[in-house]
Amino acid sequence: MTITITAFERSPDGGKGLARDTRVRWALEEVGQPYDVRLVSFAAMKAPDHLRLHPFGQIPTYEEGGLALFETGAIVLHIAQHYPGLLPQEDDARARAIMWMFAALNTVEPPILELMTVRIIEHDKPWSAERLPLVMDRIRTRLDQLSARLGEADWLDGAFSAGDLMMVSVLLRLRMSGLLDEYPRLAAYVARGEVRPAYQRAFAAQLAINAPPG
Ligand code: GTB
Repeated sequence: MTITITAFERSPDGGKGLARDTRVRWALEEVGQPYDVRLVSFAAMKAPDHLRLHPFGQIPTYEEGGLALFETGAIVLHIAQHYPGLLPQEDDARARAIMWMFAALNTVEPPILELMTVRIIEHDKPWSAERLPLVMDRIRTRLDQLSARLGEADWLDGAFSAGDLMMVSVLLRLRMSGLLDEYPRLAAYVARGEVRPAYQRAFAAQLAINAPPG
């Protein structure tokens, strides 16, 4: 059955791979499933055809036969549950890998999103400069804890899993901030994710669409 995802017609990040379709592409590459991409403009994202697929008017979405999904976490979990390669077979290990997916999205990513908000959306507010160090410290708290848990291991719980895919994807959003450089173990963890051939293919595919011309 053909899998079709949606992505930005042109991502605002110019091909840095930060838009969430990269996470879905990465998961599909890890499990070796081919996929089509339907590119959508910001206007098309808010139009009825797309809103039927995604009530919040965003990307990515995922269609496969009669199934239509939105929310990156749900999409990656679906891929991981239906195709081998991203979740352990053993029940408890599988539950822990899913736990790490939720930890990435619900515990680690929120303060990172706050950093994007304060730097981009609120940068001209009078209180923005005061808020920035508070947000940075909230991120550092999570990175301290995550780094302590990872320790010297390659991945969060045994073999690479959808939990690592999601955590690496979330941490990648910090690259420009310099914060990752304060955590050599986490920087190495992210680098291990990025050199995976599946990530490389996913990154190249989004870059081919989003790289600025010339
Ligand atoms: N919770 C949803 C999910 O996980 O799928 C969030 C989806 C989401 O935020 N989608 C964004 C979107 O469609 C794109 S990924 N935005 C358009 C809109 O809301 O109108 C977030 C994103 C966007 C841009 C960059 N960037 O340029 O660096 C990075 C990440």
